[in-house]
Amino acid sequence: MKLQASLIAAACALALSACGGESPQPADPAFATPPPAPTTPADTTTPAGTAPADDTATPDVPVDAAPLDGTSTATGETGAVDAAGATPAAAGDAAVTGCSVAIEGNDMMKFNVSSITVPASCSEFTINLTHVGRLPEAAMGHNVVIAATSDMAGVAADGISAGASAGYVKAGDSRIIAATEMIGGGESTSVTFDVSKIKDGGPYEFFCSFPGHAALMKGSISVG
Ligand SMILES: [Cu+2]
Repeated sequence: MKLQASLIAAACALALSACGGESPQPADPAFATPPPAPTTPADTTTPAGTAPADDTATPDVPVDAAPLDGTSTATGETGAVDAAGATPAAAGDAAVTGCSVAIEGNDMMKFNVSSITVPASCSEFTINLTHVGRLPEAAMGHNVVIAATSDMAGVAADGISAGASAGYVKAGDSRIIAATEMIGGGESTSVTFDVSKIKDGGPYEFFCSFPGHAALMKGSISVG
């Protein structure tokens, strides 16, 4: 018995986040816990004994505000200089290639873009989502759901009610214009939808329906 208990403990330790993720979460999407800020230990190597007598000329400022990789939108912009003749994307705007876009979600509960502009020339549009993190779906699952901004809170709440087994998306929800499956770290998924569905009646938003994620993982999607 003791052995078994320790085995379970070990399994949980190995899949710590997975075990933690199984407990049902409070169903309020507004209650997003902020992403765990990866506090970079600034300068643990500063030896207390060595007197920086000659250091006055070169102030050794520890840069602990180093950009966290994955949270910057810079990568989303670099591809904006395109061959297709589109106008350069605004800050945070996804780099659209043809009638598709590739976006990323990470372990910091962030997408790498904050807006998607669908070319008006496209009749269908595809969103390819890659989870570039490592955490499992149960702890840090991501998807992309598109709905009118005014429907977003309701869609997210009903998704949470639908539960993990439903990928936090309510089946048959007519407010949902498109939704990918829920994925974990290292996985990819995609969804294709009719552009005509977001031409009128906006504004529209894309977001992750995992409990609590929509507060941070969202952005605008429009036809440009
Ligand atoms: Cu998510």
